[in-house]
This record gives sequence, C-alpha cells and structure tokens, in this order.
Amino acid sequence: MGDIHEGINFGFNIDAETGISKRALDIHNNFAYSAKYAIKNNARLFIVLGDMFDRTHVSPTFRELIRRDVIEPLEKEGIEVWILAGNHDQPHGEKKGTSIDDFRGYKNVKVFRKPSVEEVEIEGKRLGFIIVPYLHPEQIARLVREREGTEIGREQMFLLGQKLLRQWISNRYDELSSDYKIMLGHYYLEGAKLRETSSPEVLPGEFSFTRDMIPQDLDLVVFGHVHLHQVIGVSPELVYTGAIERIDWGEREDKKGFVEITPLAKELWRFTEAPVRDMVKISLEIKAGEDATKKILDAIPDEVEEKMLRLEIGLDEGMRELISESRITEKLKGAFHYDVRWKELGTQKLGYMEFTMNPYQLLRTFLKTNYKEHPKYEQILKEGEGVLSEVLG
Ligand SMILES: [Mn+2]
Repeated sequence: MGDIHEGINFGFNIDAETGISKRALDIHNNFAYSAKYAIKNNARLFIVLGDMFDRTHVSPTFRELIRRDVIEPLEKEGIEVWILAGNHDQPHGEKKGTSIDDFRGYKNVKVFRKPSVEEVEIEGKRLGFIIVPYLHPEQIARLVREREGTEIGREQMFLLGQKLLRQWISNRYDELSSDYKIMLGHYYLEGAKLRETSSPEVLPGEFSFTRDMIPQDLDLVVFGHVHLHQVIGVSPELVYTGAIERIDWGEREDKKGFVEITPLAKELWRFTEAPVRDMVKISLEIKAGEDATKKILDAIPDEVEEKMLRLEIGLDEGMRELISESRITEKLKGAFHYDVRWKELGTQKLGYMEFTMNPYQLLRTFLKTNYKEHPKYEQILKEGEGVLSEVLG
C-alpha cells in the first residue's frame, strides 16, 4: 500500500486526550486494516510504498499507533515490513533523520531511502525487487554531479537524472535472475491521472518517471505517490495502489485499498478494497425569490450519520439573512463532520479567489465597493492611504 499520510492534520473532531483528529484515525485504521489483512492471509511481506507519514517528523503519538497496530502485530507473525521513503517523508538532506527511521530497530523492518535491490522467496518462487524510493530534485542533482563531476542546469539535471536512474534500473534488472522481477517506487509517471485537489500530491517541477525508464520485461511495477488507484500500460503493467483512505476532497469518489501480489495465483496481482468514510459534496445556487432554506434542506441527504459533508452554497445578494441556519444545522446533526461554504453570487469579482491581506488593497476594495459614488471618493481614498502608511510605518 502507499500514501498513508499518518500524522496529517485535520482541524476538526480532535480528541482532547491525544490531540489527534478522528479523521486522521480513519486513515490509521485503514493502515491497521491492511496489516490485519496481511496477517489473516499469511503474507510474507508487507510493503509501504512511500508517504507512510505526512511529514518527515510527526508526533510520537502517531509513531506509537503504528508500532502498536501495524509493526508489532506483523513482527509477532514473522511478516517482514519494507518502508520506502516518499516525497513527504524523505528528508531533503541525506544526513537528516525522518520518522520512518524509527522503525529500523525492528528485526522485521527495512527502511529504504536510497535505490536498492532485494530478493525474497515466496511460495517457492524467487521474487526480485528493484526499489526506487522518492528522491528530491536536489538529491538527483547530487547524484548527477557525483557522476558527471560538473554543475548543471535544472532542465539538464532532469534529463541526466532520468538517464542515470534508467541505466541503474536496467543494470539491476540484468543482474537479477529471479522468477519474477518487480519494481517498487514512489514517483509520478507521465500520463498518470491526477485528481483536482486543494493539496495536489504531485507538484510542478518534481522529478518524474518516464516510460522508457521501466524495463519492458519486468513482470510488474507498483508505485505509490499518485492517490488515485489506476493501472497504466500493459507491458509491464504499472499499478498505482492509490492512497489508503481519501486524503483530500478531490478523492471523494475514489475506491481505496491496497494491492496483493501472489506469485502462484493466476493473476500476479489484485486490488483489494479497504473501507472508506462517505464524503458528500453538495453544490447549489439560490436565486432571489427562492425558498432558500427548503432548497438547502432538500439537498441534504436524510442519512448523514457518520458521513462527511461539504455544502457549497451560492446565493443572490441579500439571501443569506433569509436562511434558517439552525434548521440546516439540525439536519446535519449526527454527521461525522460538515462545513458550509457560502458565496454571494454577482459579487464574484470580490470572491475568495482574489483574497488578499494587503491593507492598501483591502482599503481600495472596501472603498470601491461601498463609496464608489461618494462625491469625495478620491479624497477618502487618499486620506485612508495616508493614515495606513502612517500606521504601518
Ligand atoms: Mn507522495
């Protein structure tokens, strides 16, 4: 599985004792669910494909939860655990530590922060793994610099980095004599489908994989990083496990789960779904003259119990006061969490897209909105700017 993002902060449903949001526990519970599944099915190996943590340093509480619900139960059953660094938990500096290093102390755990090769025997078959954890662009640049001996530009660094990694992978592939050769990684592959989210998992300018870096005769490639579970290409198949739970609202319709690899089965791999919390997004617009409260109440499903809901309500000017918010709140009672976002229609030019904290900008906008027709508009503006510059020094 990939992209667990343990330690992620949600600003709601926070447990006073642990300081952790119940939503973060949803994510953790799915991680624990996959460990239980591995135990129940006598797995030999349990692999985390990067971004087990949301940051390089997370609260000890999360680390303890993982020890208690994932690492130690797996250790007890003799199941080996591999943890790859992802872009979220791979530090930029090689000598810097990260929360995933915490688990090195367990005999059954291996942490991968650098490209590596491993071979294991499963069901009488030898499986060779080419493991490529996430490397930040500057780490790639360092590799290229060591190799080429010269300082190079970013664009060139990308191409040379890809060439270098392609060569390394190809050499490791040739050296392996396993029955199955599988590559594991945490990268964006050109053409992978992304969700529109407020916190995109793939950032512009990050080091990415190209198809030609993947040896054609590999049996399988399994990657983390992209949160949407998907399969790209056929020879070999590149499978994104997808995130273990819906990390962002953009993923609200995605199935979530993990991938099982079984060398003796008819199909080398299959996707297994994990439970997810329902996320319901309701968008509506209310025009002047409409019964706004009724329209909103009608749009809210009768069953909200344990669900997450987001209401985005566009309103004509002056409609907001006519709405009975208490009746809406009443209908949303029992939801796991909800938030309501109001937006006044017809004033889009001042909508949240143009949000600014610049006091001069705020003053100008305020005066333009409220005093544009005032005979002394220019004077008020000038005076206001004078006061501001005096106060702000
Ligand atoms: Mn990632």
